[in-house]
Amino acid sequence: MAISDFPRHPLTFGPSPVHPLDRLSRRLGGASVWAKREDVNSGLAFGGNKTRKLEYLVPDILESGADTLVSIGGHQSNHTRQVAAVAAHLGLRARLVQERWVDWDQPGDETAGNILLSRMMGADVRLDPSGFDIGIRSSWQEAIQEVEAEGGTPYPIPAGASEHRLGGLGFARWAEEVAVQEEELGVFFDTILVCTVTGSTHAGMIAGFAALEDAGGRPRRVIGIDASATPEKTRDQVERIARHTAELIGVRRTLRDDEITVLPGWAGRRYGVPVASTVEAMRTTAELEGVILDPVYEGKSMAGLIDLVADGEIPRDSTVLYAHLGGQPALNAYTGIFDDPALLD
Ligand code: 1AC
Repeated sequence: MAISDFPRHPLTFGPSPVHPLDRLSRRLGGASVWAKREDVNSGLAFGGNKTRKLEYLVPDILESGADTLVSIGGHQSNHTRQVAAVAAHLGLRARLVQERWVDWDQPGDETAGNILLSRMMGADVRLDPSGFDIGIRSSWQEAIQEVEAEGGTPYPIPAGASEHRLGGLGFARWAEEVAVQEEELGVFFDTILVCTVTGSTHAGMIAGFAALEDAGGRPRRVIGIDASATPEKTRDQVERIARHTAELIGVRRTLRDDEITVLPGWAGRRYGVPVASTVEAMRTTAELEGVILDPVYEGKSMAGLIDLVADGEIPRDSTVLYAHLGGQPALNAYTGIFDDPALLD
């Protein structure tokens, strides 16, 4: 099967915009850096990378006859906000388990940003004291059972839609979209850089670019910057989902190890807590480009990009595509980070 054989329910505006970050590229003194903007990909609650993944889950949701989407994330999960939006859009209910993934007692963590938007959209938000882990969570399994016990028909969506069998397809298609945009723009991105935590955004890209390479496309590097602070777990999950997605879309060979790159070094000690390089990368990108990043995902991956260019790991003649995944609503729970260094790890 190819990606086009899978049913897709459009939730996005169309191809997400790709544009150069000229002032940032000049500041870095090498590498031409562009961005592809999942933060403006949809009219549903500010969109984001999960909206693109959910396009492939919706046909299955509708066919299942479910009336309640049941999902999970941290208090400031972007994923659960996008699940709430899709539920509202489809006229379904959403039950969201919001665990205490981040040790972050700052104003707004439980009330502003993503969680506020989910509540506004009518989701049944349940806070849970459990800490961070990208695996399958018992709190989520219990929520599924509770919905059933209440007479509902749940449709389970794991964290980030990552461990869902269709969770990698959205970003496999993203790779195809990039290839079309390259033709239109007359550019070739030899390096793709993306933040990775639960893994299916990154894994889908790996599978999608592998399919393009097998069809005669030029090879390129897909670099995942870890923001989980548990990089071994993230790498295992990326590898598993990438292999599964590659098989789904008809890649006949085994993915090579060098196709699966998860780089540690910019997450700090804890998921969701910014470090000095995160805030510096956010400030630089905002000041030079007017592009807003968040402190949980994009600030960390941009810090990685800046360092990799500076130390020559990304060569100066490279053309880099930075995947902006759209985590900005969480900023509302992190307002102190620009003034108070004590908040940083
Ligand atoms: C961790 C999946 C994740 C989110 O937004 O909840 N990116």
